[in-house]
Amino acid sequence: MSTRRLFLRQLGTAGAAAVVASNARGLSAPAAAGLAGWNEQPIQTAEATSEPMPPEHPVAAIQDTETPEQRDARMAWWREARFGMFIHWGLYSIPAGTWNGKQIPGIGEWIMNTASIPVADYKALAPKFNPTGFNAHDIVALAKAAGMKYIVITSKHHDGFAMYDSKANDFNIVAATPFNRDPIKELAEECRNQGIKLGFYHSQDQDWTAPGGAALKTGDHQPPTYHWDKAQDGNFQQYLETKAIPQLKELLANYGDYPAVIWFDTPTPDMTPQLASQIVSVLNQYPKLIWNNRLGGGYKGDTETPEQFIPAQGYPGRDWESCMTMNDTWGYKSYDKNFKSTETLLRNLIDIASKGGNYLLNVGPDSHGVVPLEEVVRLRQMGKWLDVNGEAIYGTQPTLFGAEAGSFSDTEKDKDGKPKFIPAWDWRSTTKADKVYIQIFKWPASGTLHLDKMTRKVTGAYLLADSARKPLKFNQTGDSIDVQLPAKALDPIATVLVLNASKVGAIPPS
Ligand code: FHN
Repeated sequence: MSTRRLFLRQLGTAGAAAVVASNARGLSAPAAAGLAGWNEQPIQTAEATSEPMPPEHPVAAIQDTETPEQRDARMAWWREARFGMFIHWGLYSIPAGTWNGKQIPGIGEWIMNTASIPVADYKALAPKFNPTGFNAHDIVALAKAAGMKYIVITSKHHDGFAMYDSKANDFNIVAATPFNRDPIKELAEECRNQGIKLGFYHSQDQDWTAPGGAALKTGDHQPPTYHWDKAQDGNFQQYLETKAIPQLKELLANYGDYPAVIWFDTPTPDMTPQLASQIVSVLNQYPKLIWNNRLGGGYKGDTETPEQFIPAQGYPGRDWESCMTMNDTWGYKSYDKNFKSTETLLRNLIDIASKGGNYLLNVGPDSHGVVPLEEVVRLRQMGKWLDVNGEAIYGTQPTLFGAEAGSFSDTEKDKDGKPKFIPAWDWRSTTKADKVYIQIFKWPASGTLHLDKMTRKVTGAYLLADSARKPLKFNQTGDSIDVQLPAKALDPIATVLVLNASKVGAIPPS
């Protein structure tokens, strides 16, 4: 199989569609995707799962060798979690979207590439990086207050700057800045103290400051390397063996029981199955580790990673995690104030949970290490809702229904010419063995919630936000049920109706 085909397979249907579409238009993948690149295109089709992966890997990955029971045990905490914090933080928070007085379009952490900043000029940011406002305790406490169960932080993004004490390469926060602290170590300690999992995002493939590191095609950068500075030229395998892999080993070895997750990104055709297998050999030494589908070389990893979109019907049979920004950038941009409302963020979380996925929601600390206030406010508001309603999110299974999420249009097409998915926002549903939860966005004017295809026998109903748990009247006939609700919603964003309904009492569909 050609490297390119393997690359497209690695991306899965979503990423491959983005790459194919962008190449067809002569655009780079990140440019075509607007904000964040090759995996960002909404794939609102019925069959948005990955293709089967090639059977023969040079080194078998854990996903190829474990039993289904072992896999369930390995993924258990992650499936229970449903909500995590992504942190994009690095040197790019200093320019914060502006270079030489000009506002640079696109996502903040791509500024070096988008503005074609020479390696030496970019590296000169390091001595100016002194984020004394960084407080690991406060960030972990914020994630917890938001109801998040894990954090994934950029240990090294595409700019090649390591945000931890790396002996393998001295372009890092301890060796190259006056800050002289290891934020990853501090976060690991705090995550341990506060009982939350920690994962590391590691840009294994793109590295714009290490000779031989890859660069995705952007702007007028020229093939075959798409580099914009001679200092970037070199040998990819050598880069991998002298920087990316040694750093991965450090990250896996130096932080105790963390990382719980390694989050790879933007595989390029440079990452052949052979080279990727060198990384897999390292990963295989950590049998509890979870890693995503962006390693490259045809490895499917543990999780699908839709970016900036929620798949219409999830990825049945695959674990998945939608990663999203709160505004329009991952890395801090001082002037990006296009923040989503708390309502949108909560609806996203609920929508994702109802389809069996996780929500990895990003924050972008500034150059002082401080999370922007707009993000803090929204996270705290989400946490307040989860304090009351978390039972309907954590550890839940997907909806029994399905049609409530929306439908494929008979007339409208998406950009790939496929029927467009039109989401509906009346309600969503999640389930547990003995409960069905209905998260109601649009309170029924009639005061009655009607559900069809309720395939479990309901024995009681109440609202999660009602501390008295006052029983609600309902009438179930066959698989249809009407529940009498109070006149007004108890929560302006989503009021959760609980139906006591055991899996065991399933009613055959009429
Ligand atoms: O290029 C990166 C981008 O900067 C960001 O890290 C996102 C997060 O998923 N991933 C890549 C684009 O897909």
